[in-house]
Amino acid sequence: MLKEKVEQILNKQITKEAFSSQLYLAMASWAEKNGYNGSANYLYRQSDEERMHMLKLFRYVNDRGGHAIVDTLDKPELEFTSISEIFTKVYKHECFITESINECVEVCINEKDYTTNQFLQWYVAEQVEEESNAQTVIDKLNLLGNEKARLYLFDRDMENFTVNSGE
Ligand code: OFO
Repeated sequence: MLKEKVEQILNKQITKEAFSSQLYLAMASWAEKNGYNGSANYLYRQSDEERMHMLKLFRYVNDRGGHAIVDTLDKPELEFTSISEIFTKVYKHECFITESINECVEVCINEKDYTTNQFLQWYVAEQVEEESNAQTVIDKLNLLGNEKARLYLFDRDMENFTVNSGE
């Protein structure tokens, strides 16, 4: 049975993962509308990935006798000025999620819930991957610069940039 504080923080994390999925979907839509189809496909895949992160936590809460819920989601940002802005925001968002996972771990340790702590280690490892992926994309953009022809090459490259399935 999950302790109340653990259940509460996991449900907050579930809501953040659901928001991540919506945020990346909004980014995918902007990218698609603005001709960045490779980046859009990458962000669609990333959005699916976040839904998987949410569901994995969701099922865990219910399996452990809690009640999994997704709270009201904030409306994600819908308009961006450039593809660089999008990926800078992806990186910042992933750093925020890393902090948030660390807070979940801290609550588990304080509550002596070592089982949930162990479950969360998957997310701890995943966040290393997620931050690194976002940083790699930003590095590519910095390397290529803002010229249209180069952004076209960047976008073609993004089509095949793999989203870690996490499984
Ligand atoms: Fe992007 O890792 Fe979940 O939120």
